[in-house]
Amino acid sequence: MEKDARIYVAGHKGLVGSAIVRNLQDRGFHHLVCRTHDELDLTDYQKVGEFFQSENIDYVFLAAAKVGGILANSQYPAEFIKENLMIEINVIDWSYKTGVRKLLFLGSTCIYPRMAEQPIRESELLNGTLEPTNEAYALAKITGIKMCESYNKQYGTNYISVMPTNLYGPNDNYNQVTSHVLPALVRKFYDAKRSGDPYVTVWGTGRPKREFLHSDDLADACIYLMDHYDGPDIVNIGVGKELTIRELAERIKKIIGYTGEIRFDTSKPDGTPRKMIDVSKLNDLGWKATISLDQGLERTYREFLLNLNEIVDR
Ligand code: GFB
Repeated sequence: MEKDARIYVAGHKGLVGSAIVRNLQDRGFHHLVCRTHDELDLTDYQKVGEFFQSENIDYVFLAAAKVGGILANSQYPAEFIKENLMIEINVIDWSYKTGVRKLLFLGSTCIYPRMAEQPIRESELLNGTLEPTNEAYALAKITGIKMCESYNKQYGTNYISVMPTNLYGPNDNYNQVTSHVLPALVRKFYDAKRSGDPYVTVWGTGRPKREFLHSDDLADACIYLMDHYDGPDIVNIGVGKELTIRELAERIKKIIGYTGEIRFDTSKPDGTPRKMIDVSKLNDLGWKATISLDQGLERTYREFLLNLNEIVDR
């Protein structure tokens, strides 16, 4: 990407989009085009068209999505499938119609089959049944991948798709019901420490394993791939290391300095047992994650404390 290229980051207020904007600004890109949700409703085909027609966009990072943790995904599958499909159709189609030079689509590792062979390689896509707790979201994301692939085949566009593992970082959602596990636990342990609660409740059995990537690492990988990758296949983005939810809870508990007990609420879903991805393709392309989970957790807790007043329930 040229430094004066017009780059649209869809979803620039979110966890992923805001990290991409920070990284682009640090690298000296100065024609970033962004719209808040109030300024542009990405589910409105006409409005998205007017935006693309008037802005002459060169590159698109499609980071806008309706996202949430395991409970939000299970409770609102209709909203997850509808909003994500609409955003993808509108942004991808208008990118094509207005001659965008390259688009990067953000998928998710939940697109892989529930029982995929571990570590999960990109070739596992559509090889088996999906995890039921996030099937609707996963199907929308798979459709996004297939849209990019189809537009490339039929129209000769250059749209690439990346599959990030579970993410965390600035501008995360700390709502107790809709958030992902990492921010949820930061808030739970912090609240319990402040109010002197004797125990913290962690959902599920604590046995599922997850891999966590800091959003600054993800942003760096996305920009790297925008500049260095034009292939037809999807690319996993992660660290290639996993830990159990119990281990994650223990680490967060320690960082926050909470001394009470951890209890597990097995009435809540575990979700997929494991989803560690194979990142050898990304490494072979020349990129590796640099933020360790311990560093990332320390940073996240510092930022959480600094922004306590602005942490709003989304
Ligand atoms: O991060 P999470 O909500 O989503 O949950 P997934 C991960 C694991 O942490 C599950 C457990 O086994 C949860 O039961 N967990 C323990 C908790 N305590 C908590 C808590 O307080 N809050 C939450 N949220 N979980 C999501 C998908 O799956 O992963 C999305 O639903 C998306 O579609 C995302 O793909 C990356 O890792 O299970």
